[in-house]
Amino acid sequence: MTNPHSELFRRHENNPILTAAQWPYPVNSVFNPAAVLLPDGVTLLLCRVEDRRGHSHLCAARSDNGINGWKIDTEPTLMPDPKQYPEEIWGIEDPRITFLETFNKYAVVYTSFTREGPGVSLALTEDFYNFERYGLILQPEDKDAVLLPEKINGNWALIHRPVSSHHSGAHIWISYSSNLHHWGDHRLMLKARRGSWWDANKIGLSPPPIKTEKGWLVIYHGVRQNAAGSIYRLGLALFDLNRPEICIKRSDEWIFGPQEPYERRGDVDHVVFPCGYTIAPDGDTLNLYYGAADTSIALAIGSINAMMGYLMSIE
Ligand code: BMA
Repeated sequence: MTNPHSELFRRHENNPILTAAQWPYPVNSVFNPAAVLLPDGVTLLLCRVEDRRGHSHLCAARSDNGINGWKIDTEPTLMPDPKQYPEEIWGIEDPRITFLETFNKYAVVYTSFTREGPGVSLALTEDFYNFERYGLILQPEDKDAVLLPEKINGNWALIHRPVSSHHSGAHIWISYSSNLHHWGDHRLMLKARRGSWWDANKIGLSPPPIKTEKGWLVIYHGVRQNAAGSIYRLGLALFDLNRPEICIKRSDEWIFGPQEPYERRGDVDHVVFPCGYTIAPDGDTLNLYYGAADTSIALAIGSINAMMGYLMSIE
């Protein structure tokens, strides 16, 4: 039997590349990491770590090759601070990192688990040791947010996923700001499909958009609910460089989904959830870091050109 689908990603043979067993302090699970290639060539993963209360914090792991030899911070790197930031009462989750040249700092956008549900928080850092918190920048319920690396028509742009109380689905939105604090000019960017689609009802941005000559290449997750629960898979879409709310192309089929045992079974079965990638010096090879079944961290390798070729071949 051959699988007639062409695969855009190859799983690394060492998968899962990071698990709770490797952590220098007791934790339940490690998953959904943001990723960044530091100027010295080190891969830094800012991992979501869940403790045995069920609350998450963020912890940095560094590796020279992005595959093994991880040096994991011996204490949590960014802990929830509910005294100063009450929205962080039930933890902080699912970070995405964008380097902002204007500030010469990394922006970490993460989910704060508030009493009212998930909200969007922002912190800036130069070194992943000290963080300058901006607090809650979008109120609950909202999550799966990331900053674009540059201003669009003079304003910062934030992609995010609010939840509608009207049961019309959870869609991807984009909002703009002149100062990173106050957000407006909200636009619907990509809608969840309906019915039997793999991305029916609920979608969200996964890692930060990839800037290409033809537009912003977005890897997004779609959630299919069925009698057994939910399946989290990934699809592709391309957006206009100067007006990112305009979708140019969208894949019909998912391009990556739970398949291996470590993706199929865990604290939450059938989940692949990337929050970051690094791009190799060739400018094309994409190392996608993802949470597998809300339990461990895995790596899949793809090519930006191949993803673009696949999207552009869609009518
Ligand atoms: C989403 C997020 C992710 C998680 C996924 C599957 O809503 O909370 O952090 O990986 O659900 O549980």
